[in-house]
Amino acid sequence: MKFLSLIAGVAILGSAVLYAHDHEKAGEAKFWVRGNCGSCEKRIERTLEKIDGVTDAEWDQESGEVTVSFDATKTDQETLEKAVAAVGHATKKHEAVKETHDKLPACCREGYEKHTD
Ligand SMILES: [Cu+2]
Repeated sequence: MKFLSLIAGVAILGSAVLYAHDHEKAGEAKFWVRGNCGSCEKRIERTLEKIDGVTDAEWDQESGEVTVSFDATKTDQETLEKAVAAVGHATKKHEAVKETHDKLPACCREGYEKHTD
C-alpha cells in the first residue's frame, strides 16, 4: 500500500506541475527604446523587470533595442512599451511622458549628444 500511495503522490505532483506549466506562456518582445547612457539602461531594465510576469530585460545601448522575456499570460508588449514611456523613454509606438522625461538627468534626455569616447 505504501508503494501505491507513493505512485499516487508522484502522479498528483506530476499533474500539478503540468497544470502550472500549462498556464504560463513564454513571451519575448524586442523593441527600440530611446536612451543614451548607462543610467538609461538601468532605468529601462529596472522599469521592465518590475512588471509582473517579466523575467528578464536587456537593453542594448548601441542599437537601442531591448529584449524582454515574460509570461504572456501576465503581460504584453503594449504594457511594456507604455511602462518605459511613462518613465521618460520613448518607443516607436509611444511618446515619452513629458513630465517624467523633462526630469531625467541631462544626459538621458532626448537630443543630448551621445558620448563617442
Ligand atoms: Cu541616460
